[in-house]
Amino acid sequence: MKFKCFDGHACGNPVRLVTNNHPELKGERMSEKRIDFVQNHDHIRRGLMFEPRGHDMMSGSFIYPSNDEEVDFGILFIETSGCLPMCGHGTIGTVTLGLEHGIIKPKNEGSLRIEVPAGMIKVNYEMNAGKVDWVKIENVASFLHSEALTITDDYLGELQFDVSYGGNFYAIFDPQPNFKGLEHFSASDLIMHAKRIRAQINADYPNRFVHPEDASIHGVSHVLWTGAPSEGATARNAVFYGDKAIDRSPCGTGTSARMAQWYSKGWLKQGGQFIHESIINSTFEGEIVAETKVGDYLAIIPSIKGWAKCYGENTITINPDDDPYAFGFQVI
Ligand code: PYC
Repeated sequence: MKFKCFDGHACGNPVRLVTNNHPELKGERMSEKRIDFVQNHDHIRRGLMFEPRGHDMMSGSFIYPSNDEEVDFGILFIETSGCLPMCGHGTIGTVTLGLEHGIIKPKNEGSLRIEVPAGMIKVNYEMNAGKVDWVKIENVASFLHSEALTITDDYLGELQFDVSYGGNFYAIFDPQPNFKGLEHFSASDLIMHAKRIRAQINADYPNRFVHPEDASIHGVSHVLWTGAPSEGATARNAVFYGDKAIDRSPCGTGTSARMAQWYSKGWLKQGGQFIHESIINSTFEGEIVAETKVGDYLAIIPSIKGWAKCYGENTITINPDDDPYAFGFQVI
């Protein structure tokens, strides 16, 4: 099979928009299509995301038509870590690459309604001379799930963390005696600690982190390390996901989860600006658009604004008859 892709990045993190060979997926909703893809077509994700055609951070998407008149299209996210319910940098990248190459034809210029597996999102964008300058997402409802949980890690010792949802469940580690802030660690140390700690959180708190309206979204998948921001930013973070990845962008769903955490603690108000800085110092502009509820949880509708660049067109061949590594591998 030959996959025609546009390759780019959103504030530093890769995005590969795949424009053909979409597998036909069962289900009406993107949440059902995601489950069918994971169960029956996951080799396509592995081939396009893993080495040698991808790498540890690779992240991509397929666009699916929607049956809903009000909705422009659906996105299926494919990543090294699986198929995320929602991906902020992936949405900014998909919208930018799709609009610039005529793959996305908006019903209303300047705005889009998109279905993602985690729910419905609204997008606004500005386009000049064929280039998208920025994309702003009104994300799915985000909420602080659990506060001041603890684990005892063999290496770092006792650690306190909150768990917050922004389209994925995040364990958020703020500076504390046994974690002084992300700037005191190398990226490879953050990866090594996060991988061990995420496994321990999910073992110590089994079945605790479940979305009240969609039980297919469960478990801590991402670890959000925080640290001192540079001048002009409200906060800084480094998000660990998959097996070896640190998000190079400020992470859209992580920013949403962190804004929900701050709102719940009274540190950020509705309408308040939240400039979130990444490990490479790129930023997303966040804002709390509205207050809402998810089950019994106080929740917010966050917005995240960022930009993406397309750097290439790529035709990727996956032929298992010719290449023993057609469906990829990981070196962990
Ligand atoms: O931007 O939401 C995001 C994201 C999740 C994992 C990597 N990026």
